[in-house]
Amino acid sequence: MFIDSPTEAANVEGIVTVGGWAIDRASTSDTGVSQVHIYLDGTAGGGGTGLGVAAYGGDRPDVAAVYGDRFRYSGYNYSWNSNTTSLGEHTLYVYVYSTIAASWSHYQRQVNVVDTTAPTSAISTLPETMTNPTFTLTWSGNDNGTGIATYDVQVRDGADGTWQNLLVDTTKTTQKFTGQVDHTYYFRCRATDLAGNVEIWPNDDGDTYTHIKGFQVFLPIVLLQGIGIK
Ligand SMILES: [Ca+2]
Ligand SMILES: [Ca+2]
Repeated sequence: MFIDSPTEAANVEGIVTVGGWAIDRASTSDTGVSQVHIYLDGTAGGGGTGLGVAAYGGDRPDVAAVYGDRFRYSGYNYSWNSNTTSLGEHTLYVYVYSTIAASWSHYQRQVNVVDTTAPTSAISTLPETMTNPTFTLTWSGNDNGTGIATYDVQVRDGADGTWQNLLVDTTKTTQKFTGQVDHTYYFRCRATDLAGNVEIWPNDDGDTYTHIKGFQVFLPIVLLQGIGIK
């Protein structure tokens, strides 16, 4: 029985393939193994969490070459979502059921769960023009790993303006904004995950922009026509 991946003390993140091969060499007809179960941070019945049942029967010509053809379909693999556990050291327990011995045996592998991937986020697209100078910004994001901790949100007044902080290290995902008529505002956000990875700001004009239109320009014409003056 062997665990190919992850390797001992490996740094892992996201979806981790727990894979290898398992045989009982005492078997004379097949692999001698029927099931492989994966546990986390403890033995079965000894505080471990059952993660699931590995797919068993994968083609391993390398195993057959060493131990014989009856052991060829002895590969196993299981996809473990390491995002569901805490960062740091964990121990995987791979349980193998031998049909020859009619019993389970297990093997351990220590891993270090890390999160090195920055989140992604963006501000929802605004209409190109607005007539109401007060409107609501909304944003959202995703993170592979620990999850989003906070957002930073910035605004820029005009294409040649400079980016200014609107919110820093906020957990909010919505904010009212009031601008001035005839101005164009650009907005952008970035997210930071719980492991401290920070998203890069988007380039150029940010995530979205809107122009606040002066509607009062047309008002006098309408009024003048309304009272019959040309
Ligand atoms: Ca992350
Ligand atoms: Ca972004």
